[in-house]
Amino acid sequence: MDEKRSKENGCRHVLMIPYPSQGHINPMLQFAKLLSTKGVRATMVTTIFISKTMHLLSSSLLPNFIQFDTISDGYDQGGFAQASSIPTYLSSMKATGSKNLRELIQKYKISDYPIDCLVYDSFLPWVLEVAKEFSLLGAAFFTQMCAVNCIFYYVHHGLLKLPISSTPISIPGLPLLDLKDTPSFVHELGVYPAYYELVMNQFSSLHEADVILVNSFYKLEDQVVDAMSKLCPFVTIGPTVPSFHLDKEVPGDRANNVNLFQVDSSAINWLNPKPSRSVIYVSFGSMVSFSTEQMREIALGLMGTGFNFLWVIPALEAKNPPGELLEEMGASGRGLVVNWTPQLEVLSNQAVGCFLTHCGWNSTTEALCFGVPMVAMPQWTDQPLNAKYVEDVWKVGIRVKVNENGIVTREEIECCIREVMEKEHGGELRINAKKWKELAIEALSQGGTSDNNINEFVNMLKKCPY
Ligand code: UDP
Ligand code: 7WV
Repeated sequence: MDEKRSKENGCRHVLMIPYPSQGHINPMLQFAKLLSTKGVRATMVTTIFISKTMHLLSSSLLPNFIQFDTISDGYDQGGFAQASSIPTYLSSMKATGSKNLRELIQKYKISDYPIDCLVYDSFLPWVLEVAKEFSLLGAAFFTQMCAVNCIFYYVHHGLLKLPISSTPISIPGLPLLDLKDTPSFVHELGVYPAYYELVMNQFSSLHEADVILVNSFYKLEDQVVDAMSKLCPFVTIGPTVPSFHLDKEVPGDRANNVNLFQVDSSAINWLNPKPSRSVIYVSFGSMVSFSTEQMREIALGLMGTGFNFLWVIPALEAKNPPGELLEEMGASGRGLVVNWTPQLEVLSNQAVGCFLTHCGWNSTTEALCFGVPMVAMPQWTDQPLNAKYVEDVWKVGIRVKVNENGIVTREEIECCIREVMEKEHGGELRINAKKWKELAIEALSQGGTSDNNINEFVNMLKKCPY
């Protein structure tokens, strides 16, 4: 194997540089797996802190194919949490990261596997500068859906002026949008200014990238992709849900292999004996946290439904959830609260009937691919627009309403969950999701849109001069 893949035989080597968060690492790693099955050597570059603290599930990682290496973000002991502010972290990552990245490229230059291309998270446009310094190919990788990228493109280029002065907002290829449907950076101006710059800067030097890869698939957002084709050609290569669950071309590829939290598999044993579609799965991803009041409403809403539920609260100890409620939920015998689950195993478990989710893009595509109807409770960044598509475009879920105090009440949560779990509507959502799953499989299978796009990318790699 190794011999076949060495420099003399024209094997290409790509460094994959994700933004260091769970929702950005998962799709990049999956894309690395796809490249490796097509004969490209892919090395995932994480931060030193993440490489020291991540939980690596290596059983389905194709160990001969994917390597790991590191660069520093300047915070090797505590990562992002150690930084004094978001802008401090981002500029440290850029300064230390680009210096380390140059050294990494030099290291490989004198090895059997020199680098041909940097596949970089679009949140890190400074990687493209490094790629160009070394005359390497630079492939931007967007982990968010095309519609979200389209809106940021419009804002960045002054085609959509902020603040928005009139609604509904009409953008070619997108459904008409209310303010609440737009990414938070569009309707909550001044909140997280450094992240606002991060998402807008994705487009600052993008025209210099050799290709713009997006974790989505053509039929999921054909109108956006078509409308943007002249302005900013999005090359869809997703969904990056492990192959075993979709086209099965890489049968061992079943899981997300890098977890930033300790996975608690007890959830699966707990789910297994439960009746079909009787459990609510509740997760708000790796970053969202709620006020104590909102936590209480969620807990009481869940208990009010009378259904069993599995609730992920990452870093549980640190989140300060209402202790007596946790006890009550446990004592009721109906609620299991865990730190982190193997989410794909949960969503594919027969017992799960509905997914109360923040609509992070990965969770959204996973639910879509497993046919699990969603109750969408978006919080920030791209989540509101993802939720809009879930409810109104793909019709695979319903969105909770926020009251005048900014709270989603227990009654609202209970009512939405009942709608999905008990009413005919839930069945319709499930049927719709099945259709999207089939289209996802089609996109990734031989001759499908995503598969073709990936092959074209691999051909581009093969053509580049050493
Ligand atoms: N995830 C997981 N276990 C959990 C919760 C989430 O493995 O208990 C995974 C999930 O499958 C998804 C990722 O973590 O791939 C979260 O990404 P997403 O874009 O949904 O949300 P983010 O964490 O970026 O807000
Ligand atoms: C991590 C940090 C900041 C953002 C995101 C993730 C995201 O939206 O994916 Br803005």
